[in-house]
Amino acid sequence: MRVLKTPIATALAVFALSAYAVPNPEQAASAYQGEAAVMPEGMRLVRSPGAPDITASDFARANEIYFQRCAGCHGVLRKGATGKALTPDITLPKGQAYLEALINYGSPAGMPNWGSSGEMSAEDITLMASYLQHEPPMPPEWGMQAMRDSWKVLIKPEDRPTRQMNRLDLPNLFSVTLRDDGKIALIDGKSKRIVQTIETGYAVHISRMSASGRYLLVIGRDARIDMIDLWMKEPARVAEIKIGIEARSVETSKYEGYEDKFAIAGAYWPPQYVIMNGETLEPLRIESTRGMVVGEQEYHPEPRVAAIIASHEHPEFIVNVKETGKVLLVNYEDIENLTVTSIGTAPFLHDGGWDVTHRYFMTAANNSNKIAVIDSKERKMAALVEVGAIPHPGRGANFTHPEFGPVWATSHLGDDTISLIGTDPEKHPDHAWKVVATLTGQGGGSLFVKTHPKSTNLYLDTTFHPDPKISQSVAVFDINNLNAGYRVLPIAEWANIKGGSQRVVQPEYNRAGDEVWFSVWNGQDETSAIVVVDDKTLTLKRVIKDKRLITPTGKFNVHNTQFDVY
Ligand code: DHE
Repeated sequence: MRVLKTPIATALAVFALSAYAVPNPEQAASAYQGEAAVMPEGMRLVRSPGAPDITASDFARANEIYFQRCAGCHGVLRKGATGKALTPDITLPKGQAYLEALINYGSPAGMPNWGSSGEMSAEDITLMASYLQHEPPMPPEWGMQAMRDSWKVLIKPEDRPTRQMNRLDLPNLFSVTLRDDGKIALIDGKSKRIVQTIETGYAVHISRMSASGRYLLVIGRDARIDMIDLWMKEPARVAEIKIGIEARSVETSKYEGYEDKFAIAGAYWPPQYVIMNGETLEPLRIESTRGMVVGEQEYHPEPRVAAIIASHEHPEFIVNVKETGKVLLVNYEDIENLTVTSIGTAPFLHDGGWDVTHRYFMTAANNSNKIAVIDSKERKMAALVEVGAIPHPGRGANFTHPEFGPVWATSHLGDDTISLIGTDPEKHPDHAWKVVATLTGQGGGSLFVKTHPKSTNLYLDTTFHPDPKISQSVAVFDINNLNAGYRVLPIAEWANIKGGSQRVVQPEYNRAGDEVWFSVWNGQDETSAIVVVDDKTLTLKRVIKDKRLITPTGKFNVHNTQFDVY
């Protein structure tokens, strides 16, 4: 298995196209989505008649570049996703010169200018233009045999402790993604010290907690899941599996009576999800997501699995299928006779989270500029709400608006707004599932918003904004006085680091809800940090610096992740 890494430079190259404070939505999307895919081994060249001949070694190199630079947008099979389709029926008539110019200079629709930005050499551009005129090679599938071959139980459930054997304050522990180091760090919320780092898959994407708060599950971009038992004397990996070639999401069963019983993970490639034993990760049932796109009802060969969340209303996992725009309610009561409710929403489903009652799943269809509201109790879509350009909520932020009652907020990659959606159909029916207010933040390129039930502040980052002043700081709104606008906290400046892009990403509260942690995300060979802000005074509380803190991005407080507090 080859693992390729793309520096943050890819995103920067795209944003270099934009002279404006707010990136256009396509540029924001490709900056964010054009990340390295994991190239599978053993892919073979299928020559297309009429395409310029390339050697096997050139094919291997082009394939590597394709997976590194292009697959995130154009799809593994080149059938098109965020980017356009690049199959020979389209590329052959365009011809070599056209393709070279497109790769070199990019397009206003969001294609990066790989050549003129200096990211790709003239030789590689010629090679890529030729490669794209051949049939897309088919990456291997990853079925039960491959999963079982990769599956390891490192410590059997019967050999694990029956109570917590360490003195860690588990509810206030943070699992921090060390993105380009292939590790996570466990950081104690009080002392702010790294308790330990743990080897994981490549570029862990998210951490999720089991219902009991005992197991921490992390998933790498290479689709490897590591299950860490926080009760052991020294928290350690107890099981491991690879559920595909590329993946982003993992979750565990949280419905009463099923706590820690099942785990689920979704893959980008192959397009599928798998239900596993919640204590051992033994793969039990794999389901493909290939199928018809909502609305047009045309076949899509690689609809990737995006966010997954565990229902509290039924024994179900809620699974976002990106390209087909379908939300699947996968019932795990009887996995031999699996019942799946398929709800058509809008493409491309990405991330999302609960409303404050944990009944409504608010999920971003970021290619349609909509938030789909899934009623997990009634098992149907309650509404499809029009918001700003490319909503990207993370799990979103819930608070009580002084005028409109309970709302859920999302910020956007493609514009500078924050949409507040009313979420209380019982007591505030006039406002439910409507954008009741729109706030204006520092600019586009925002990835995450966050608040906490005990706080009156709403924070948002602007990680992919082209202006470093904005990407390195965050905006804070006072929930009780939203019309007063926002305050800017200079997070990267507080970190006092020299060099690098110092992008500030993902606010995360501590257990008590009185501190907010931000990553100052730098390159692999540069210094990064975590900046802790006092939520009451909005002043700097602590800067966490440690040579092990390499490329920190997502941070997941155990309690808040276990109980879906946001
Ligand atoms: Fe993420 C969540 C996919 C790029 C940090 N990201 C998610 C989820 C998906 C996803 C599907 C929701 C998982 C869930 O809830 O089950 N992310 C993708 C991509 O496809 C994309 C655009 C490109 C890629 O190749 O990965 C991408 N993501 C990024 C980044 O560049 C970020 C900023 C840094 C990193 O670590 O890679 C990043 N994504 C995150 C974080 C979350 C996340 C921190 C979880 C937020 C939360 O609060 O739950």
